[in-house]
Amino acid sequence: MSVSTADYASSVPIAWCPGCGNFAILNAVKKSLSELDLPPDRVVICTGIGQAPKLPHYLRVNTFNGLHGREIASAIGIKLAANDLTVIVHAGEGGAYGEGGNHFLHAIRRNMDLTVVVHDNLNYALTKGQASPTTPAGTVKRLQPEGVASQPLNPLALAISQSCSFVGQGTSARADLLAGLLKAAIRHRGFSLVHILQTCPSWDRIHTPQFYKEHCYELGEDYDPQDRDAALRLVMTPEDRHPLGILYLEERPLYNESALHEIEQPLRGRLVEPETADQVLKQLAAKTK
Ligand SMILES: Cc1ncc(C[n+]2csc(CCOP(=O)(O)OP(=O)(O)O)c2C)c(N)n1
Repeated sequence: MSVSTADYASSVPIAWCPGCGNFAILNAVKKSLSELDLPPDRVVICTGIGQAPKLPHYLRVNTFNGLHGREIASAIGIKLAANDLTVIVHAGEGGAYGEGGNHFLHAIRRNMDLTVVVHDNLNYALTKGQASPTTPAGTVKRLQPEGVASQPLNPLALAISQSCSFVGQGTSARADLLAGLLKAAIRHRGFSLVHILQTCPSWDRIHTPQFYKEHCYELGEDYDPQDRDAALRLVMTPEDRHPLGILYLEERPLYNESALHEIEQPLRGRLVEPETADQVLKQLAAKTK
């Protein structure tokens, strides 16, 4: 089979602002899925609410577009029912780390075979640029005219410290590197976080494409992503220098294989006879007496 980016093409008009970093991410998503030879009917993209979550509207692909901050929860449900499909989440950093922060933490612990792509534009773009969990402290916003008082979250350090089995970073300003990173994350068996430093020309005039080109660097071949201390040092460095590539890798058992090892075929393919369900309920009732 040979899948091309045209197989993912949609005719829905794009509603992002001109120059938005999401365009580069959308192109990289199409490129990665076609280069992995994944046909659209084998892929599900789960999103919530926001500018980033509009991404699957512009693709011909299976989609579950649910609540803001609940994109990982819907992906977990879909993966449990259909573990033969490739399930990918796209979220803004607000949805992933703010409203959905609790889901993010516990999904790392479970290590299901999911890819979570976070478009981090350092603000809540859809609702007009309020501060988000990663907005640098002191940034002046319309709702924070004195500057943001809270410290920003460090999602990479958080993920690495919690043994997230794949942690990668890219930027929309280096579109040339994005598809390769997405492909590695999708191929990885386990929970993959791809954090993308995304430019937002409407609400952030500081973090321009030029800014990220100057402040990002590619990890060299001598970098060992299995060295957790080195990875943590890399992402805890206070300097405004952002490493690009695979930052951390850890082999861990999959949730599907440990907790649900008896499931050999996708749940959606299993026929449950009404009398079987009745027996299961009776057994459960007997156990809880
Ligand atoms: C639980 C909940 N909280 C807040 C909102 C309002 N809301 C919708 S989108 C959004 C901002 C989205 O920001 P982000 O997730 O970072 O994505 P972006 O638009 O920046 O891509 C907010 C605050 C909501 N719909 N639901």
